[in-house]
Amino acid sequence: MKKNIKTRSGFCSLILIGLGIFLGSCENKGTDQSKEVKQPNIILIVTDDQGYADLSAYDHVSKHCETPNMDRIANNGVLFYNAYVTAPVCSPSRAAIYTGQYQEKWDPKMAWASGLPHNVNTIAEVLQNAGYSTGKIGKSDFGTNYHNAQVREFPLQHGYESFIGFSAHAHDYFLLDEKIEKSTPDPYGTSASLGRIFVDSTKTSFEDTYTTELFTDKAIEFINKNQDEPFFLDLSYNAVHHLIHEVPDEYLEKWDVKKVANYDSSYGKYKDYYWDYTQVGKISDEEMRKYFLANLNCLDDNIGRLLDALEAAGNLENTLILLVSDNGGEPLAGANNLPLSGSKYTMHEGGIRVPMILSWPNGLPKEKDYKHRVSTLDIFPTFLEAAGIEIPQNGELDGSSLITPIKENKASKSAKKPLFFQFANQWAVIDQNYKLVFANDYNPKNRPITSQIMLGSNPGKIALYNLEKDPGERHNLIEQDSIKAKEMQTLRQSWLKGMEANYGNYKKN
Ligand SMILES: [Ca+2]
Repeated sequence: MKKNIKTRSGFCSLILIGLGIFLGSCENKGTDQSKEVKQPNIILIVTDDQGYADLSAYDHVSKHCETPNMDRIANNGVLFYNAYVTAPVCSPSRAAIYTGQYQEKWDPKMAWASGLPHNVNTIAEVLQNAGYSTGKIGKSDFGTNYHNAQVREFPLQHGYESFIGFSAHAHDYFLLDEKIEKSTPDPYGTSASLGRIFVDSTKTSFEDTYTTELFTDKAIEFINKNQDEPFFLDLSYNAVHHLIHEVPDEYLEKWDVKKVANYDSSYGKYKDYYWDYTQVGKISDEEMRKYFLANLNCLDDNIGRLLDALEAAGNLENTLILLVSDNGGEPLAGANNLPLSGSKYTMHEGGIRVPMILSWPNGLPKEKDYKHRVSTLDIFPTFLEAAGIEIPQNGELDGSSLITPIKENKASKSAKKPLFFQFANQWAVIDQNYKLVFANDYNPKNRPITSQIMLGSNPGKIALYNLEKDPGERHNLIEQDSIKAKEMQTLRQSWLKGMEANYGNYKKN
């Protein structure tokens, strides 16, 4: 942790062992057992495209970045230095977060749009079955079947009792009303959208609002409404994704950048507006960084409001909060992954190693730096253990709980096994300190080089790195350690066969 605070030695351990609730088999709300033991509330905060260096609790924090409220979570719990997502873009990464399984099991293309099969449990379903009140706020993006409330990918169809948000890969931060939706030739753009968002299954207008603030208001309402029973709140902000320049005026003033007019139909197609402001061009590199910091500042202030509301309700101590970015930062949007190389869309460390923090004062130590490798596949079993739900041992889940490893400062079961990645033609295997990788820089010919990025050193080549000594992936060891590289290739082939063996098992829409 950046601030040199001594780790407290003692902490409360929660008596939550052996509730014996089985996955999918417990339909009761408020069992006798739940009266005896207070299950923790669980809040999962997913941020969008936040870079590895865009969290000020880290000692490698990027210049000018201050996230004091996210740091409150870290100081109240655990800061992860080696947290990986399973893919360098939103939708496949999220599929793994919510199912605890490699999304490649049901996605033969292993690329942009994993979808969500009917016969794979989500964390919301399992917690709901165990008596939790469940709510989803913000972005729902499984890469398929957008804007449709009847499909498996829609939150009400996979374990959430309430939903306020959008089902698409991106949404305008300001424009959430029917009028703009009707006056736009392409309200769904290139799956980025504007106009009404869903309140449960009903498309609803909101005016004079901003998604980060609206989603936080709704999250606070949810917390206050569910004071008396354990809840699972999934708060998936669209910040800090493109369109990064869309920030409330007070933050623009603070960061000394000018207001860009909101989209209106005189601009033409929304997808053109979206694309124009997604690339450095209309906005300079230096200004884009300021917009990013303003956008992140607003997100952080809103997370502060959420923490204050939890504290005021007396719920902070018994709430597990996990915040994670769904993929690495996008330097074209002003994010910063340094000292890692690469970015979102790439299999370099900057695409897949992300900020992650976790607090649970009643169950975990505070002010803890955890440097063993973790994966977002571990989130599902960690939530189960915290909630006293038995973790299935049938091999279905691909991660393992982090509760005991954090307390004992040891590697988890899953960190002892290799971790695999496949995204289109890019892939990686991480085994102990080694990473074998085939990565490309995203669209390198057209991509402006921004000051926030360090490009990969061996794009388009298979490379072997020692991540402990060389997290920036500059020194390719494949010639000098070809035996290790071959071993890792064999591991990868075996994993790919294992994924392919599953393809017939999943029921899609
Ligand atoms: Ca993302």
